[in-house]
Amino acid sequence: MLKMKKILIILMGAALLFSACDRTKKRPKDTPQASVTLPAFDHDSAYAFVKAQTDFGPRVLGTEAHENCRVWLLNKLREYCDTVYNQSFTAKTYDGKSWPCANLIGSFAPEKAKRIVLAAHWDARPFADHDPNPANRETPIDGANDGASGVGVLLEIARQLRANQPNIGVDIIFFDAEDYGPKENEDIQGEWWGLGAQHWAENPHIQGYTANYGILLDMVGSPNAQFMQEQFSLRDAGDVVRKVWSTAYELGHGQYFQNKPGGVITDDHYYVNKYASFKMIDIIHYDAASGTGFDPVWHTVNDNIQHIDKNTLGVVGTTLLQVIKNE
Ligand code: AHN
Ligand code: ZN
Repeated sequence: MLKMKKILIILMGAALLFSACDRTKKRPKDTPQASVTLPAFDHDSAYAFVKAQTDFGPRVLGTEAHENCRVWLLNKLREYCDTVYNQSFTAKTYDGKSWPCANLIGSFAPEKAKRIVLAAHWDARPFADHDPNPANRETPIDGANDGASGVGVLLEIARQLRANQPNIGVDIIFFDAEDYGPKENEDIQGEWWGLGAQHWAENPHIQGYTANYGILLDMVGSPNAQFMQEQFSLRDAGDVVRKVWSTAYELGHGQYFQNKPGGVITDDHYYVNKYASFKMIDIIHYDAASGTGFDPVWHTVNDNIQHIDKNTLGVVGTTLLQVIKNE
């Protein structure tokens, strides 16, 4: 009887080993099978949230589109989150002008000590200074990818978290006034990008606010986007970069989240890392071959809804939901 049991155990072990080997063999290098249950992320819903923002027109500081979109975003956050903040401030831009601005914050489980920040910028660039056609270079852009894509993904995450409360606290922050930096042909020194993030990092919405870490999304909607590992992110929060990239890999998204260093990008996360009490990484499309380092439509009038791919929004959203679930 004992012998039989032993043989059975050995046989079962061999079978397990065989099936394990088999699975490893069949798996192509960059596209492993999803071994975890996928949390829901509806890329059609995320896409609709991107489109709703671009439908306001360019959300440029001082415009009606900017103000209308602020109200809409605030109401969406109120619909999904436990607590919502509108942090008003005045942005002084490099051209000597001042603008009424607002960082928008939606919190889940504000009482929890363990928490993460998910962020994106909601303003749009006032001029298409990288447009190939000189006649377009003073035209405001829709910023479907540059701004609205990250916000759209985060609104869909908020909608999902409302239905399925996370174990940790989550603060969603929509930074204003990221994209009013000097034009390409202007040689102007100073910290003129990420004005909303600079304001928030130096004056968080709650005194003494902290988080375990943060994740910024910027330009997460291009077809076949490539997210290389941005270098300030690697320097300041390499462990978070590895956690997010390995989660994406496990979900089969290794073609998007490439295990390679990318650019050195002064985005909103740079100011959070400089002034706040926790570190943030940037998930940002990087294209070394494009000349600018970004997508070919970056800061052109073609950064519009036609250029947004639902699949990319889905890859990023699904990965973020899994990161939250794993905490
Ligand atoms: C520059 O590197 C000039 N800007 C990166 C931040 C940015 C602009 N993200 C979107 N637009
Ligand atoms: Zn931009």
